[in-house]
Amino acid sequence: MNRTLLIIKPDATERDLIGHIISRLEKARFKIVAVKMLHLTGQQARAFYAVHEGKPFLDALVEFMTSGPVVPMVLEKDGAVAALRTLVGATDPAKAECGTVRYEIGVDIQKNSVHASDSDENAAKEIAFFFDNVGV
Ligand code: FUP
Repeated sequence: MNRTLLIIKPDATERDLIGHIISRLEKARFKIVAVKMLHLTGQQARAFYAVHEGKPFLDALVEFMTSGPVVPMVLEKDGAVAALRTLVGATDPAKAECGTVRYEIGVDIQKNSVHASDSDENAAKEIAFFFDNVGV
């Protein structure tokens, strides 16, 4: 079993899509290991997206990620990172495959409803960012 991190982003919490997303995850046989809801500060959002420091979209992304509550969760499944990236779809909902979460509910490349870790290494870092005592 492997673990990964998913975040339900503010555009989805705002539209009351938390239950819908969790239902899709459970139907895809992910086990929810930990979950919580919080409102990120600007400093936290910037730290989370530190790899994008210097990119033109970072300020707007931080503003969006702090605009409402987010729901980070740790998910478990064989090959969790790749399986979740497949279920979530491409970053830009307009380019996401039919049937993926972002195709279904994403608004645009920024308001794309969910974040999913892109490697086992980043999953470990991102899980530790939100949760104490929950390993990969
Ligand atoms: P992903 O791994 O699919 O979340 O995508 P990236 O790591 O490439 O991007 C991280 C976040 O930056 C995306 F979720 C949305 C945001 N982003 C923008 O807002 N504008 C862009 O042009 C590209 C990414």
